[in-house]
Amino acid sequence: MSFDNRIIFAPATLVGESGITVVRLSGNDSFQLIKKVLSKKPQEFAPVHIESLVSHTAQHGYLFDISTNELIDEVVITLFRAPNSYTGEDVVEISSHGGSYIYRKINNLLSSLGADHAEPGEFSKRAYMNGKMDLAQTEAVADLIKAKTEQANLLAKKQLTGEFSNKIKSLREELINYCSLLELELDFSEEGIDLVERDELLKKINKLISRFTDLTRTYESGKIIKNGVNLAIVGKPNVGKSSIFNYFLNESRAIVSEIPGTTRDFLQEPLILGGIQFNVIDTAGIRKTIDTVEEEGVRRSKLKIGESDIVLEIEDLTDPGSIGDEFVKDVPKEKVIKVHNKVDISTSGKHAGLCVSAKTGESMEFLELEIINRAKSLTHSTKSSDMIITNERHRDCLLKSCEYLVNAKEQIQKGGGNELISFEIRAAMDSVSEIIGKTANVDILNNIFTKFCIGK
Ligand SMILES: Nc1nc2c(ncn2[C@@H]2O[C@H](COP(=O)(O)OP(=O)(O)O)[C@@H](O)[C@H]2O)c(=O)[nH]1
Ligand SMILES: [Mg+2]
Repeated sequence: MSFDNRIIFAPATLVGESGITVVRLSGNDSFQLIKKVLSKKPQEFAPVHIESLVSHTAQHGYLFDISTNELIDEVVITLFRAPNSYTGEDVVEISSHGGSYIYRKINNLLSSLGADHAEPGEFSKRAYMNGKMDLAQTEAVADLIKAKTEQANLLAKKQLTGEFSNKIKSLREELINYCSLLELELDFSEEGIDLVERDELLKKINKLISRFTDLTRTYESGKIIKNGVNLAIVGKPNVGKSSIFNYFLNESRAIVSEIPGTTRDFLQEPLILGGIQFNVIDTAGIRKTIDTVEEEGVRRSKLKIGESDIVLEIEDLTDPGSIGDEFVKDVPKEKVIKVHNKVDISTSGKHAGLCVSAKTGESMEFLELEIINRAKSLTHSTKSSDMIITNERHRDCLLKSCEYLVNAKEQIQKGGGNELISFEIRAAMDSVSEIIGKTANVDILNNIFTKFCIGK
């Protein structure tokens, strides 16, 4: 029995000029609905006996609007009978010709028959509610769709296939085990039977605390793998920041000019180098200014520099005044790569460090290598066998769990009773369970699913 009886629908593919558009319907009455519009013939409505169709098979037919006797499109439908479908409900996929007009007609037809437009992530929410996937697996669906690199794809797949959830479950079971023993011991308290050695428990809790802490730390790498390395290009006006930005993007994305203060806001573009995803940010040249628009650009640039994982500090070899940008001085040294630009017109002879020309491309490959190496070092701790946290929510659950474990540890150390220790361990267990959804409340669920795309 489904938790929601509405039939929902949404395009599962991008709508536009394309070979095929797939519209997906899910709901316990979705077969009844499709029966009203699927015809064997194009000239007149000749119903298809949907009940006799085998699940997971395709059926050719014509979509018909019987209220106007209008043929909408020649289609192929695929049926998935509950519970063997993505959502666990009866699902129909309509493959029509591509094109926004056809989709509009199908949309109107389905709406007129009482189906509702699916909200973002509603199919996945149903899959979760109907027990097809746990919450971490459901979140992985969104990550898999967004993944742009092999590493991001790999982490999403591990989460989707349940490898990640299984590890969380085994941590959870360990905690359940301690609680059960502590609570059982309470039942035997009059007999004075000790089922849990306090020193032993303390050791185990300490071990778990450090395991959880290590896991939360992997989020720094996980976040970068999932969202990309933020790479800011910084320096005084006119040193060639926008030229370097354009060089990497291989297009004239930013305006390049000899007039200082041309880039007044930051620009951000995705870029893949060496299989790693970057978000490259061209910042406004930072200088004191009375122009309020430029001032705002400078303020935003400073914020972006603060959020960056790698900062390219650009200097102009032909302009000694461009050296020593004060805005890089607050950036931790390990994040900064110093780049001397305009080597093609420099007359100052040999110069130590990375000397490049954004104009001619000279030595830009060395800069690229340096950037890739730095980015790799940011995720160096991630072997393919490692468990990595890529989701802020998961990290927060683990942090919360850790706090309860620290409380439990304190209770053990001061000789607290079994109820008190077990209370803290149970709370720690609930926080871990939230990752896979066993204890997630409605607000948490809504927050997760509204971030999904429509149709997933
Ligand atoms: N010769 C030479 N000129 C450059 C190079 N990089 C940038 N420029 C020129 O320097 C000026 C400022 O460049 P731009 O990229 O707008 O600098 P930004 O203000 O730091 O973004 C423009 O006239 C560019 O053509 C370079 O490597 N060699
Ligand atoms: Mg610029």
